[in-house]
Amino acid sequence: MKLQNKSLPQKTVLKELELKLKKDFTFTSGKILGSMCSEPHPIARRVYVRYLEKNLGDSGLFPGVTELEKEIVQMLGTLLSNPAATGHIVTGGTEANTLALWAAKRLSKKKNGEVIIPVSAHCSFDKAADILGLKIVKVGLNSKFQVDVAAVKKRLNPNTIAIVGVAGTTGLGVVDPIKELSEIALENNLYLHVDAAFGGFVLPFLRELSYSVPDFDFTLPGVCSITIDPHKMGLAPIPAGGILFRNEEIKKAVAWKVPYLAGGETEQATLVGTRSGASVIAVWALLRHLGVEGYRRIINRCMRLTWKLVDEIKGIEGLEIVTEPVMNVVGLKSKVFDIRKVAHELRIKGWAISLFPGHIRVVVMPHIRWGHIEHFIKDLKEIAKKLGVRKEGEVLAVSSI
Ligand code: 0PR
Repeated sequence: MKLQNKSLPQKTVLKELELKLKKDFTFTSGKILGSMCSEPHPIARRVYVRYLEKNLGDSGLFPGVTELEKEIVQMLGTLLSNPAATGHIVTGGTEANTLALWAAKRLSKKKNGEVIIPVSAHCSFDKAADILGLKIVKVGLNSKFQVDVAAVKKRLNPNTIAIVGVAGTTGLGVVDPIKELSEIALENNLYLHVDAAFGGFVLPFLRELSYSVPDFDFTLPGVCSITIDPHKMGLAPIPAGGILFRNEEIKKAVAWKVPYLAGGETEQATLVGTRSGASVIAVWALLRHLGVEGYRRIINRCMRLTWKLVDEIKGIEGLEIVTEPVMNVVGLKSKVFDIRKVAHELRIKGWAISLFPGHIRVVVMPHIRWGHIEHFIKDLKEIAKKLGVRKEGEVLAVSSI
């Protein structure tokens, strides 16, 4: 499209937009079952549009928002067992993970730094390592789809600078044995980053709901930083990721002095300069409005639906779950059908699901209702029936997992 010469009336533009955006999926339709984002909470939506002009890139201009960000970091730090944690609300998990690896690199004196990550880690670590000139060493998983701790130990070498553990993996919502990783990190003087981009807003509330939750946060002395994203299970509008460092010293490793700003000299410990104050305000409003009680209620509802979904899947011939869910992420596989065909058929029926090598991922986000699950199961049964129908003697395709 070429930028036209003439100005257009706002009404015309809005109409045009409405037409163009009609193709997009909506969370309210209940058809988005494969996303880690959700419909932003109404209070977050309200304050976000009200404070659009706030810019935390020039914090001296907006001391009020700067204070709110500090309070958020304190609240999230408390949630993750360290009220003294320091950090920022950033653009998302990718920026948070990048900042963590950057801190690890700057704190280490090593030249050809290597970072050990599980194969289940999010691709943001590959991106970050590429930018930072670090080598990524990927290790396999155990039978519970957690990082294989013995394999991590085996891959340690003089160039290793950091280890990454995931608390809520992208594909299956699994929590790595962070306690063991913490011990390895302490013994070998390594930086340990925990990616709880998704799980950070789930695990503390599961614990509140009396689920058995392994230690994954700053309680473990080796943990140097944690990613926790409000724009995933926190119900915040995009962009809102979170990076928390154990202490100021670690954060300082990535802090840059910016002396010339309109609001006066400041330090930025984020990748981006100009950044959304509205995002921070929305997160603050959400945390204050929902509190532990509110999030616990939301997680409880998501988990109840997750268990119902799992029960229903177990009743469909040819389909099974990859592993018992730890959080509201369910992996679906088949020993009978090619799971890619199942995903294809689901997409034809309008379902937005995620397809991983060997499994379909369903994320039961807060926008999902029981009716949506029922509808999904009905479609899944139809698909299983359709794919299961075969002529005599024909061999069914076997999925790759
Ligand atoms: N860490 C973990 C564990 C993640 O799952 C993700 C993304 C990230 C880091 C990176 O976060 P940002 O995307 O905020 O940078 N997890 C989702 C995923 O890959 C991202 C997503 C969200 C994808 C919504 C699709 C979608 O509709 O599935």
